[in-house]
Amino acid sequence: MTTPISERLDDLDEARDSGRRKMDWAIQHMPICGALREQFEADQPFAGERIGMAMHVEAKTAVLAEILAVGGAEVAITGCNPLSTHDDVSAALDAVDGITSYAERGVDDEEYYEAIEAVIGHKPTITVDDGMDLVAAIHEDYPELIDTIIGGAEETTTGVHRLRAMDDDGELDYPVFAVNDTPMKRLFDNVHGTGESSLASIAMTTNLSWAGKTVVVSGYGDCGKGVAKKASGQNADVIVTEVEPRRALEAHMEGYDVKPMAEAAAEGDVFITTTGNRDVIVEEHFEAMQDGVLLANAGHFDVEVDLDALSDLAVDTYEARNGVQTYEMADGRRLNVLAEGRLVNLATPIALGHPVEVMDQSFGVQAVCVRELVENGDDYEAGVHAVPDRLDKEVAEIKLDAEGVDFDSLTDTQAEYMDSWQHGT
Ligand code: RBV
Repeated sequence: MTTPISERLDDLDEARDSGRRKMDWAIQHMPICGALREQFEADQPFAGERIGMAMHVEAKTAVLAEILAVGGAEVAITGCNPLSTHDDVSAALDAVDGITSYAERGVDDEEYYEAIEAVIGHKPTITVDDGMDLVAAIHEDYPELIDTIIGGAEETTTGVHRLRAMDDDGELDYPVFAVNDTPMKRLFDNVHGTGESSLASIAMTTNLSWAGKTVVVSGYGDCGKGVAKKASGQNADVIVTEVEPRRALEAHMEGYDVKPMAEAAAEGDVFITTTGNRDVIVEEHFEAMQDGVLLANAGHFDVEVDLDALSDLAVDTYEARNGVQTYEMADGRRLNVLAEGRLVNLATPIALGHPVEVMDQSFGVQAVCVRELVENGDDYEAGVHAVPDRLDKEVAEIKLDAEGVDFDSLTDTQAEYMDSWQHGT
């Protein structure tokens, strides 16, 4: 049975201080969450609610959990990846009134799911997921809770994809907001957040340069676009691999080299997968790779690089650096895997996740979605729901206001013009 993190750490006071300092730093750069915190503190919208969260437990996520608790909720939280938790932040969160944190870095599969169950043990009325693990566990093992669940919110592309598959099968029994898909999340977090944090984590973990490297980016969705753009901005040559013809064409028109992985494998120095699919880099590709390549995954799950096949091919494996596992091939080539093939921007030992400013936007959307569930949950049937535009705009306006950016509004004549179909030449 999993216990809260506070019962498992030795230097608890020191951990709490360190975690709190990280949270204090984050909130200084999170004007949206800061403004919502004031609103929630005054209005207590979540009084009486129990919010279950499974997310990357680090400083920005902690800020989100805290503003929900300050707004009256009882919050129970755990990680959504075995390697992304910052134990000091988890301890600081667990010390907050109304919050219990079960998250700990480096747990095995069994402990990971025990912590998910511990969160569910609080009988959440609202779930906040990054990857859909809470929704899945509740539907599979605790369906009796569904009657009292108002709804949920999902942070990431893979989670929304899984939810849609579940919804299509008629198996999703409460409403969930697709936070990932809304502009204030997707156009910033997925593009800039993934691009910046993945490259930063790879560079810091390896101490290697991007300039002059050939970087193979698999998948040209929002995350792949960000990774390709930032790698190119660091003077790397970028090759994109894709399976979707329009995305392949987009990448081509952006000036990237587009080719199948079977060809790219022999040319890349660094490989970054962002597809959300499995088996993107497999045995035939490992066999073609150059000595010294870096293999990193920026997709939610650790299935994009076939590590079982790589292990089978290797005659030796060893930790080359903290966060880098080298697989040595029979012919002497060394292939280097970062963060065990898990989310490279969050799971290397030095990883910090996305930059604070983008998570402020994503978590601002999460917070207003939770508020919407409490205020208008009855309006939403079971299934996946787009974040209402008015909420997405509310978050954008708070941010623009904080940045001191003023912008225009439509005149009545313009609004009428935009709504009419009669006006032609
Ligand atoms: N992500 N969270 C962080 N808390 O530092 N960084 C990235 C953080 C989220 C991001 O929104 C993405 O959709 C998800 O992690 C993938 O698991």
